[in-house]
Amino acid sequence: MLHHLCTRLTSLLRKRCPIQHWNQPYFQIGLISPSFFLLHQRAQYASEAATYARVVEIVGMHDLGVGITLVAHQSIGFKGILLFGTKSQKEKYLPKLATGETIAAFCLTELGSGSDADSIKTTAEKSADGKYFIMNGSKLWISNGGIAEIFTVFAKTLITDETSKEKKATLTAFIVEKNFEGVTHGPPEKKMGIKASNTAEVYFDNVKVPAENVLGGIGNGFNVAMNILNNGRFGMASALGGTMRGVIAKAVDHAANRIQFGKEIYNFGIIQEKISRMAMLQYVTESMAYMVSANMDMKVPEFQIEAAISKIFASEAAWYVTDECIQVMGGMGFMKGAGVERILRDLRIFRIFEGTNDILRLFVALIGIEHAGIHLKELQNPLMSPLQNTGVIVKKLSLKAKRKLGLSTGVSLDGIVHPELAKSGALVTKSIAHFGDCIESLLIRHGSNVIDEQFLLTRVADVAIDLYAMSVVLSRASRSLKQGRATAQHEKLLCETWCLEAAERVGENLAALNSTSHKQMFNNMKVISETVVENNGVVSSHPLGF
Ligand code: MYA
Repeated sequence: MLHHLCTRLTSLLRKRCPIQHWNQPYFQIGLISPSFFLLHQRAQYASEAATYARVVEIVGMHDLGVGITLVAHQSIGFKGILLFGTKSQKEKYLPKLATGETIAAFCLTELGSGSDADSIKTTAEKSADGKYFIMNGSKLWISNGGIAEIFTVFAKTLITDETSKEKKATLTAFIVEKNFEGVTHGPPEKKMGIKASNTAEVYFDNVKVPAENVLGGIGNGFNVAMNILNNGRFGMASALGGTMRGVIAKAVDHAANRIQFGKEIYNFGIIQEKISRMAMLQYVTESMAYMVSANMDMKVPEFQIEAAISKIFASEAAWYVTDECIQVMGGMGFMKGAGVERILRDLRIFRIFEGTNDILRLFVALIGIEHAGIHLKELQNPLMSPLQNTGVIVKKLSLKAKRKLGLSTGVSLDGIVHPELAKSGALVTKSIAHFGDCIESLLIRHGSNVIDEQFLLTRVADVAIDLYAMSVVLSRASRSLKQGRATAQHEKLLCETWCLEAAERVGENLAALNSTSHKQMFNNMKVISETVVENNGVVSSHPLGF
């Protein structure tokens, strides 16, 4: 997947940032382009995404429930009209949506359709005169569902296959107004957190949706939905970067003032490890948010893997940081008055909505592997007729041999990362090369069946996340050092420490892909889980016999 990232970033940066490294052979499978590291040096691009990121960062620092109202409206509610709307749809709907005079909502999820977005049951049947679609169905847990006037709704429509002439049901997006007859909603849901935001069911009962309200073309709904979600996910990283800033300030205030055993508790190593880890997670999250928004502002055509990584990382980092804040504050953190328990409750949903972290991990791993697979396939052809392709094969084999021997493969971050971070840069290139080799053998071992190897795929995703995290902090810390910023030496420490830990995790996760003990563990877990499910709960008998 990083190979895929490199391809897009390299071609874009070639156009935008002339430097002396363009002619290097940047990537084999999974090797990252040094050019990637220039992203934190950009300044001259339009900054719609970065501006949005700043706004939600500030909101995220104060109240995530309020943030969801804003974001469900702007980031997913009417984003489809911005991305796919026709001129007349934009003219009709956007002015009032932009001022907040009308509120929008995004209606995809249904009772039977969560992660499996394509399995929705809501239907939209074309009327005999072709002027309308009759919509029937209901949507669940819709943010702003009870307050929105404009809905982006996904429904199944029948289309005729060009070749087979058979009719098949595909997803189509529609703009639906609340005042269309037959649109109703349920009461506000009672939730664990984000209570300031409205969440409700929305019902469509024989709703006549004008044909001109089809959004993005009939049968193109899956693509519309994925694009909206891809475009929105980076916002979570910036919002939660803000949340973590606020939470860390609370933890630090407590640690600096609370005296136990004769000292302020920040003097104890156990608290220092917590605070430093919280600071690193916030730094990485913020760096990801602004790297992804920079990609978007630079009109990099594909940023979905990075956006998904930033969503996964941010939601897990914010949970960890807030939980640790409560731990640092002890009993006080558990009290409502401290204001942290609400943040923890608000945060729980972030690992679930906008694509669960589990499904997004599979997405990150599979999209990346798909590109690695294409690369391998390119190699397969020369292998079929080796005599005609000795050059390609020798090059490939010698790169692999070099990697095995720990020698440089020509990919270097020298001159890209700041010299003071050269060791961290070397850790990243080494980890990426190792990753490339492991993905290659994974593909050779499993072929296309790799898509069913979820125990392995989540580890592949974790490695990709760590590699991306290392890359973004190296980029940002290098830039700070180059600019001689006041915080540069602190950022260097964050970056160095992060890269040391992340490189170790990468090694462990890659080892798990090919280890016999892990294979046995995964097989055992499969059986344990099946047995527990068959038994409707834990299987072992209670020590007291009941
Ligand atoms: S909204 C509801 C959220 N729901 C989801 O996110 C649904 C999750 N499911 C999916 O994303 C898909 O179904 C998956 C696809 C990924 C599982 N970009 O065979 P496939 C292509 C581009 O794998 P499936 C909410 O929560 C793929 O390459 N393309 O499909 C509200 C393939 O193409 P091709 C993609 O098995 C939150 C084709 O599609 C993508 O169905 C409200 C089919 O793929 C993609 N992503 O699995 C709150 N995925 O055929 C807002 C797939 O060419 C929160 N494809 O190979 C905001 C927070 C901010 C906070 C602010 C506070 C201040």
